[in-house]
Amino acid sequence: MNIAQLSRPTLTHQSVVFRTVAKLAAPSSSRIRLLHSAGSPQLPATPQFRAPSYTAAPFTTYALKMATPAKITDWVDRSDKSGEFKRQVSSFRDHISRDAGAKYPPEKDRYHLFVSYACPWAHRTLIARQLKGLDKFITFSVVHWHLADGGWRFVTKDEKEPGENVIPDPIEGHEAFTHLRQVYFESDKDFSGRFTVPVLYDKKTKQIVNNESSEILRIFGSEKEKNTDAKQFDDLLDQEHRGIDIYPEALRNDIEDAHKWQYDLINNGVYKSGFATTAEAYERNVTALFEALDRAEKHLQGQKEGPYYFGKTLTEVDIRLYVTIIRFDPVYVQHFKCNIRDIRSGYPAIHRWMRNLYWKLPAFKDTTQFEHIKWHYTRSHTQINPLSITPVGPLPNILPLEEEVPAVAAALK
Ligand SMILES: N[C@@H](CCC(=O)N[C@@H](CS)C(=O)NCC(=O)O)C(=O)O
Repeated sequence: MNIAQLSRPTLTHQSVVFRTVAKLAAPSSSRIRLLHSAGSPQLPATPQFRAPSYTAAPFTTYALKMATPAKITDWVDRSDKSGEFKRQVSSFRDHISRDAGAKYPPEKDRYHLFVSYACPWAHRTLIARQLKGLDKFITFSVVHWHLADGGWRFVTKDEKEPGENVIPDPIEGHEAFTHLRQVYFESDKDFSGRFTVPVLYDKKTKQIVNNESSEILRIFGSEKEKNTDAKQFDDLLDQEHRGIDIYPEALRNDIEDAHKWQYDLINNGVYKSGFATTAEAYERNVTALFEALDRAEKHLQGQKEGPYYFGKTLTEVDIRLYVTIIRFDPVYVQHFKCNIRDIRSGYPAIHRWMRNLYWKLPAFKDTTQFEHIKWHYTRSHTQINPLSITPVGPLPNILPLEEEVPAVAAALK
């Protein structure tokens, strides 16, 4: 890949915008570092709170010519009077298949996942990968938590960020890659969408296989091959992991029903609330979000057979709902103004269900990285939080399984 291939048609005045943004960002980040190194008394001495390292991305002007909007934070089209956030449709939709002649057959050490720990959609795929035991042969790497103009970037080899596998692009031939968008252009030199995570990537053909999390979840989790009972990776998995089916036949209708309203009202509902640029759009979406949470709470209160959304059986619904709920109190309540209630004091059944997944199943806890989550939202979305000050609370990010906030504990007595 050469520089010419990286260049995109300039649609707007992006380089100008970026230079302004870069100037503004630098002093604020150095102020942050200063504050922490001086041991500011405003910061609680708690192991849960860490100062982020914050380095400006090594941009050159050509790298800024891209087909995304003038500002990375323009998720709502400025000319759209409705103020509604509309999510783009994912572009790469291939599958890994055991069908004869398939372009992407299941193979050990062939596929790689590019993710962000901050992103709930990417988080889905990390959980499924670990749950299914695919961690033994699908590699992954994590981008820097800060999303700036130019899109997701890789850490440099000298940067040290918290969390496993937060590394420069590890793919052979990608040594010069600084940003995820270079992976997109490698697959499609004319790509004109947003450079989103997750990305399921084929190291052999150097192509993106799929960048739609719901489909990657299916590929990893359980999608059946045509005309056979086997699932994509079955041959490669040990007995224990082969038996895990997060999309079981008997529950498919219930799973699809839950996905329909939960995707729109909860998973995407927090974004539609937080990114809204009119009060009307915000109020409409936040009200619908909390009605949907009430519905999930009622459903979970009725589950007596087991700790999962559908009782005894862990399914895709647990994964897809968890990634939003685990971010709810630490970020969405204040940052996206989703504050009619919080989870820990307003939704006892959802709270218990979430904590059970986190504390009992390593695939959930190991893949939940609160520092990336909090820093990403509060420091990347400068249209919402222009000073990029990250709220300290709530502390802790998640309560132990048997502990409640004082008011709830008192009410339960
Ligand atoms: N439909 C995609 C959505 C993924 C998505 O929106 N990811 C966000 C992070 S949470 C992203 O990478 N955004 C970068 C950008 O929009 O520039 C999926 O579910 O896989």
